Amino acid sequence: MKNYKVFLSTLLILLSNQLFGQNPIIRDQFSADPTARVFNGKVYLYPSHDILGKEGQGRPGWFCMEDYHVFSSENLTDWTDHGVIVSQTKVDWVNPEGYSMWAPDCIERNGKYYFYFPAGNKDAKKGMGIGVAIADKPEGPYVPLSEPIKGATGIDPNVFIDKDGQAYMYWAGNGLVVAKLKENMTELASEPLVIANLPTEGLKEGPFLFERNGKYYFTFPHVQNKTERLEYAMGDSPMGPFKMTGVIMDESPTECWTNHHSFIQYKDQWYLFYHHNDYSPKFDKNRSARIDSMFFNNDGTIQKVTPTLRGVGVSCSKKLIEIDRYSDISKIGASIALLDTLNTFKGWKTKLDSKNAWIRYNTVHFCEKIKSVQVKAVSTEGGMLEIRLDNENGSVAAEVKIPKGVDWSVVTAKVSKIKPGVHNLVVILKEGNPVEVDWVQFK
Ligand code: FUB
Repeated sequence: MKNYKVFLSTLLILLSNQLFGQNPIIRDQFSADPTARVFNGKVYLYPSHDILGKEGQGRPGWFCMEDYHVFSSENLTDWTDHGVIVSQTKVDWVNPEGYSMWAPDCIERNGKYYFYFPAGNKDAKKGMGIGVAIADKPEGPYVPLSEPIKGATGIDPNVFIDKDGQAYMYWAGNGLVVAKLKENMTELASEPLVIANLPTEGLKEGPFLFERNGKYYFTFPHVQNKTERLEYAMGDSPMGPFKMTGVIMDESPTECWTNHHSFIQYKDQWYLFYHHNDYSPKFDKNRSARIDSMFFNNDGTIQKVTPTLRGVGVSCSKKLIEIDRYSDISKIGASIALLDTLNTFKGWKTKLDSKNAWIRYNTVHFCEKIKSVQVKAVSTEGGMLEIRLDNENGSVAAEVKIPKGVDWSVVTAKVSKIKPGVHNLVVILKEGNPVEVDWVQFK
């Protein structure tokens, strides 16, 4: 008994260091081009902010962005929105009606936070410039400089400070380019240099450079075929030369045209932040940030990341578990759909349409003394769900009878003994007619 208690408390300590998450991560607004940074032990997310442009706002059917928000999180699940940090109407050099505040970045130097952002110049002939806004804290308030960085025309700035203190800015201009930054972080210290040895055909943008074990990874979205996939090249110095090495993430199977990404190492795990048009399946210029774990091979190359809905970390059985963010699903009779196509931010539901159809949601932490389960569901003819642990043939934790009706209801059922610890959760349509499930929660 004593050993068991020691084991359980050790497990809980381990779990408290684990991270919880589901994709997409920002649930109440679009959040494209996610640049994540770790500042003071917290993760800060600096995405661009897609909106659905109204008449007169930018170019119809195109990207429409008027400002930037910053978000922070300590567990990669619960994100605090710190509000707008820079807006097109409050930067002297930016066209206040441009709606083109594209992918940004942020970096810390000597206690100051430098936020880099591209935007359309007031003087249209000058094209897209790259501006800087400076703050004393990662969440702002940020004060924008009145002029863009001289000599940097283009989009998607990314800034890296090497171990020797030299800062570099990468961006998409005339090709993917790099220049040194002065110590003040607001002026170029060298002429922009086009990064060599990259694919010559197909659009390249959104560069992101990071260093690991003395190797420099130059990563970028590239249209090799139809839409953007994430690729990388490796080198021994921040300015290259780089050697094309591989693909980090394949093209989106549902053809979101862009992908844009960043990487962090947080609590001993590497994460890839990227985007997808989850909340806007019919218009791929309204995108949302996602996270998945990433891993390296022994030779330092990056293992390909498969995008998931499940995202990262362990979920708590006592919180609402949105099984539609699944890890796997049966080939027949199971699917997901938006709860409300007019307000996609309400999220998704699982539809189980045929007997033995199932959906699996991996890595849920069950604590002691779970007595019951609640399922929010609807079934016009009534149906019986079975909840199994670990896999489709695992032990039955509960049977939940969903009554006949047209309205969603929360049904409670008894749970058989569940061994505390981490299990996968499988929801199966055991008998009866189709059932739709919103969420599952254990008590
Ligand atoms: O968000 C607008 C543009 O789409 C970004 O600047 C590119 O990287 C692409 O994601």
